[in-house]
Amino acid sequence: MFKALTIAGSDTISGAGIQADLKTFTALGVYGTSVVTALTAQNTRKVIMVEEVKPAVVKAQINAVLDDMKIDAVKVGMVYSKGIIGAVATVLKNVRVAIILDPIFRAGTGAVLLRSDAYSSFVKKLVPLASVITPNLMEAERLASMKIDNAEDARTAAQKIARLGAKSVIIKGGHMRHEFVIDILYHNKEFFELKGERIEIKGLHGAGCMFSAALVAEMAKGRNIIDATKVANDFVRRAIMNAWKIGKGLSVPSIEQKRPANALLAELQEAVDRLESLDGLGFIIPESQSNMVFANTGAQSINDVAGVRGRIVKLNGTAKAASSVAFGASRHVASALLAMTLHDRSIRSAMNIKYNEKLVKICEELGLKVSSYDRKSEPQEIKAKEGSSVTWGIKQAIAKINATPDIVYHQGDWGKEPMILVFGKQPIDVVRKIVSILDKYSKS
Ligand code: PXL
Repeated sequence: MFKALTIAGSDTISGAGIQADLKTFTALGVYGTSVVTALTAQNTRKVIMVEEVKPAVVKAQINAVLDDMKIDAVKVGMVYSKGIIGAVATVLKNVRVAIILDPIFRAGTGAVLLRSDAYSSFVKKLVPLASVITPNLMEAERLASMKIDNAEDARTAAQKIARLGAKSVIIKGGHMRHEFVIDILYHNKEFFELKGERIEIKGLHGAGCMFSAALVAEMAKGRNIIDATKVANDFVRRAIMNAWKIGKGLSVPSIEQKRPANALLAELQEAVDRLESLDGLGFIIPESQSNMVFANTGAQSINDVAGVRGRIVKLNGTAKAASSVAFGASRHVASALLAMTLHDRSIRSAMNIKYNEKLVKICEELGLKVSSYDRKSEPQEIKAKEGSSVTWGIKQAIAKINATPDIVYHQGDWGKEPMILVFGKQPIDVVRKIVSILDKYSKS
């Protein structure tokens, strides 16, 4: 596994700094080590306090990592003071891997993250060590001592910054007033332009850190700077599209892209746990057993629907999940749900229980919207197609009442067990319906 090191400040809300870097490394499959240069107390609205770490402690942290393992690329973010810059430069002078320097001068909320008396040290000692420096527009203006109004200016600025000693320069165009975001890469005396569609998100905190961290991760893997820049750009674009307003102020780019699937499984598991605790549930589990399913947003196939592996089985009066929850674990109930979801996108969970007249009557008495279909009237060509019966049936049941039903039942056919399907928006919504049905059933 490739390893990266970030030398940066801690951000309490984890949108930027050390925390964003580590998340980015992990998301891109690189092991992240970290050296803290400063502690910030901040939230999405303001930086409340900054406390620098003693330069000797910064140095000891870097050496602790480098003495022990081979690091494939290094990022330097917030360095804050002259003392810290000196400590970082002393150690990194002898490091032979790519060093990505992300100049951090001010927070998005305006707070100073590089003391003004440290600026000249930053330029003299750190910029010449950089394989790549990644300023945004304002940082580039300060480093190049010029105003940047267009791509042409950015090119001139990149050359000026390269003259300060950085090997390659990437000026991020996110703050330029264009329909397109143009990042300028100056490398080996050549210019490369990366054009991306602008995503309008006002007030973002941490996108710059994430970009440089992604660049470090990709360069740690051995990608050249041009390819690494493209990957890093794509990565941050997606994170910006998923930006999250986690607090009252700025939003943070979100790389928790797997969260929905994981959260969905956790939510389903919680509902299944509730089912297992229900006395008497075993009495309404059909012979062919039950399943509870949960469809991901925009589900297209049964692989986008999570269910219980091995189904939910009868165990005396109760019901037990045979195994854990997973995507693609159900066919029949998942197909029924897909048909319903395609009709009404808000319906994303379902469970089947056994059929009898009493149960149907209870559903009606509870005020649930009940519909049904007749498997005996299923057209021959649908019967012949494996797995299409239930899809056909759900469509029939919806058409019959011209609405989204809570309950759909059928009374079986030769060799086919009759069944009741309970639908809901979320697994817990289905559980609630099952609980009311069971409650009435056990009293009857
Ligand atoms: O986004 C720049 C940045 C970097 N590092 C730390 C920060 C910030 C912005 O607030 O707090 C620690």
